[in-house]
Amino acid sequence: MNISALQKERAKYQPKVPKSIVGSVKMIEGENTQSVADQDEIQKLFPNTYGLPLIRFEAAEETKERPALNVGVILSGGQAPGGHNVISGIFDGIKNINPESRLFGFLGGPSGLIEHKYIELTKEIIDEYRNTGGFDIIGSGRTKLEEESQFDKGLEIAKDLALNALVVIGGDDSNTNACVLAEYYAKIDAGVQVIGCPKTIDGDLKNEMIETSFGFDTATKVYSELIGNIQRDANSAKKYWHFIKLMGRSASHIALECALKTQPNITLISEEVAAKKQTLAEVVEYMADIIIKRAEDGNNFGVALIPEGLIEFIPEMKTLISELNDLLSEGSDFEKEFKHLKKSHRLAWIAEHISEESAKVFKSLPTGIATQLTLDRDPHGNVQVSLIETEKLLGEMVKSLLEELKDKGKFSGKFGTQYHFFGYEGRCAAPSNYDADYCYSLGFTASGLISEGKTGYMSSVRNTTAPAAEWIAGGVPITMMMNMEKRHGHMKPVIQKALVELEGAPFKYFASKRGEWAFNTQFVYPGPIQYFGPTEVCDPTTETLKLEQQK
Ligand code: FBP
Repeated sequence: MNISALQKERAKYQPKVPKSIVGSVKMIEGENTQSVADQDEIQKLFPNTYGLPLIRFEAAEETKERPALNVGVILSGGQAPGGHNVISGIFDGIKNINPESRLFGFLGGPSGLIEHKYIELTKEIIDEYRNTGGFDIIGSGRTKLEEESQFDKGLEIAKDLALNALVVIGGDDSNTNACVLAEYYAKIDAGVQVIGCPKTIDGDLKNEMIETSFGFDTATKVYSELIGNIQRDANSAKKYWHFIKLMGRSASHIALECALKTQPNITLISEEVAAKKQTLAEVVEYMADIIIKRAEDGNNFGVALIPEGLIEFIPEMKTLISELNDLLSEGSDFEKEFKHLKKSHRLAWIAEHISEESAKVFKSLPTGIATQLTLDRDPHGNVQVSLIETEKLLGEMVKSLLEELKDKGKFSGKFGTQYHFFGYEGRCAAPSNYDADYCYSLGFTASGLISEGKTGYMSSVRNTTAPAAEWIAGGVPITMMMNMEKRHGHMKPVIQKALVELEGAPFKYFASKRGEWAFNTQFVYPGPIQYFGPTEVCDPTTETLKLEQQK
């Protein structure tokens, strides 16, 4: 394989890990846990995996002999920097437990388990992927693991390979399904444990025990580098407003983190828009107001960050999308009818099959955006927000408003736009030191949970704003993170998504500064991720985590 000089050097990087998981380790069980909400329902649905204690690993004096482990690993959902390091952490962890241990990777995501497609991950393969971005070592996919027939198919291969455990590396939906799988295997006494690892660049799989999902650090560093470069361009040419949509299907953590790093003129935070019940028109007015005031100072340029999920947080759009999700839910009669219609008749048909209010909103949207809203849902039933060009929708609406105001003599500036969408650019970047260390530690910790016979747990590594040696490694019962939510028109147990908290330190800090950033150009240019150099340049994690940990 041809690799760059940087890749060659980076391959030698030895991730830093908590000192509690190096060498001999003992497990400390804490208090029994409860789900975050809907305790009775969750307990009924997960009788075998509910209420388990929290787990923490500590350095032990004695070394005990531990049997070899056979482990299967699955990458699920969107790519996130550091996935390869989770896998190398599991590999090194199980070999450390017993050199006879073996690791198998299921190919192409959860479907690999059902279709029995796998490879054995040997030292040669693992060494090639250490500290690299991407999920290409075994591939990923979005197949949902949720039917008992799929679990039974998976068990066939697990038995053939004599697997002790499966590790599912995924976001909130995939870890929810991992927990359902753990419960099922526990119920039928299958002898296969299931452990989850928190992955998603979106940063919305986090709670008291899971500080952050991996990939968020690297992805936001990549986007912030690009935003910084665009800010320099904007400030040099002084002729464009750059509308930048940033990934993050639901939560605005990515937009907020990038704003904290780069100080752009406008950043929309979906959760705030929802809390203030702002309409699309009000969001547009808010943006136009800043653009007008900057123009009055002679600044006909700027940068606006727009979270990908925004559209679903604008109350009238949220109702519309939820009606569309129900109407077009996969396999429904309506969906079949819709798919048989001529493309030119589809939008009118939709307007007839939703509430009057939503039909009004739907009809007011530009055709392109309305069509994007009707495209196929992802396998979890969610509208694919990455396909909706919110940045263009807002840009066009701001332009119309400014033209109206110009006619009334209330705006005399210029408004030229450039549109960008940053998402895929950051999902497979080579992991930052933080993600390389965090991911490797998550994988290594998962192997400890497996060795202790645990199932239905997520690998947890905390205290990560401290030096890695002081990080706290352990496990959290997945049921602890669950509540009941409506999915596909039915109430389901799911891991509670962590949205941006408007009372949280990161948002409050941003809110206290955004006024200055809007009008006095105070751009910050973070530059590229540094892999070699002083700790204070290479190791720090996100502003979000730093502000959260200060509380
Ligand atoms: P996960 O939640 O699976 O980690 O994926 C996150 C994400 O990158 C979102 O930010 C984005 O909306 C979505 O994946 C895009 O999905 P796809 O890769 O299927 O286009």
